[in-house]
Amino acid sequence: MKVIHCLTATRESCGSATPIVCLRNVSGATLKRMSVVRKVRVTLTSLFLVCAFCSLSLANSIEVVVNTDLLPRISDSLDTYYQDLVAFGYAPTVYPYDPASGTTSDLKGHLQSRWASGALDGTVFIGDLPVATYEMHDDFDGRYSAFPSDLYYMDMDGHWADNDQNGRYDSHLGGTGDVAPDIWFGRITTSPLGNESSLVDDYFQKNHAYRSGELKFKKEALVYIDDDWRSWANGWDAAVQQVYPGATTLVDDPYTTNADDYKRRLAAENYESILQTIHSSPSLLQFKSPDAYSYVHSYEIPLLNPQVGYYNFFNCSFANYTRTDYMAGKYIFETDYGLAGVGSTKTGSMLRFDIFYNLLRDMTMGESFQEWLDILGVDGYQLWERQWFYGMTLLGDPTIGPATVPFSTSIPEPSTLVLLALGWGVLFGYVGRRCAGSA
Ligand SMILES: [Ca+2]
Ligand SMILES: [Ca+2]
Ligand SMILES: [Ca+2]
Repeated sequence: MKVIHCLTATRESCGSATPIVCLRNVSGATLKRMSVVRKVRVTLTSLFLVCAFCSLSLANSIEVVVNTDLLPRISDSLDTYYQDLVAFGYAPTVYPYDPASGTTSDLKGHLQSRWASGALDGTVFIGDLPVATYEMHDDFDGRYSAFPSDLYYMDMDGHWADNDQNGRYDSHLGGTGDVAPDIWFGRITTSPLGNESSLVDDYFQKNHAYRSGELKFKKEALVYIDDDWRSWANGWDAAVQQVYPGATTLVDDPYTTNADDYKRRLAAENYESILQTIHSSPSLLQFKSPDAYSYVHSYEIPLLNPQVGYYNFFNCSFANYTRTDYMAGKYIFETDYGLAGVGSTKTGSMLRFDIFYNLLRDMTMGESFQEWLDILGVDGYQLWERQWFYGMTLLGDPTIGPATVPFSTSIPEPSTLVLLALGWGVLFGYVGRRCAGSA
């Protein structure tokens, strides 16, 4: 098979030995658009360094949708998050929502009205909110599947329909716009993990510690590739190196990649990011070796407490937040370090890591995930793209990322930070006012 300008992957990961998909090229127009977007984002990122201390808004509007029952139990930590967002240049609006009183289309209708008026760039869902289920009769190997699809809440102008009226969307067309996402999205869903409100409180506490420079990571990444994807290990490592040049640890030896080695690294090492490609179910990792299988269970992750902030879970069904003890949630919400991760609620995962990590050099996790999905959907989503990507979502806060939180690495010393903060408060007051004026 020709692989020029393409990445390939097998579906062996997800129970089928049928190979191969070939992803189309990114068009010149799209690359040009990416370049323009990046220039804007780089400018904004630089301004954050100033405006974070000026408490000024860059009018990056975010709708914080919160379950009404949960809201009073997390009010203090939600206030901290709100203030963090403002300090980082966002214009947040908290929108309490009672899932018993509305449907997916009701909630989406609210987001659409905000988006249509130009007052919405992204959203974060906190607590249990209506789940948009999408069903396919032509999933991998012609099988039927039904799964949560957060693309529903990211696509503001496409047309979603439930033609057989069984409560599951089965049609997604361009509508008045296109099928691609129009806003970024993240979810903080902890009820399937237990202790819902305390996990949300803990999450915003470490989020604040990260934003304020108290929680730091080595500017390094682990790329952990189990047996079935070894052929692509070097290419995927190169993709991650766009964010961590010369600072990735690639582990792809079939005998080395096993449960014991993985757990040892998670318990003892420190990385800002991990890309892991391993067989899985919603609550289990299955490592392959030439002569054996080995496993890591969902309950082991909080015990390991990996010192990792950002995750790319190439693990089927790992992010299915409707399942009890869903494993991706354990990494993000039940450790002292997890901040955000992309993964899938169904069989499938991310592909074209080169695009995603290129975006992540300058953008937040939420922006990078949206742009990646937007680029792949520029001419609609083919069947194989729906099979692979329609379950993709982002767990955690979408407004942070390796490149967008100043002082997130261990390089600047605290004393330096204090001096810089004091200096900027005086020296850049004028620049800050210009930020506000141009917002
Ligand atoms: Ca249906
Ligand atoms: Ca759209
Ligand atoms: Ca292995």
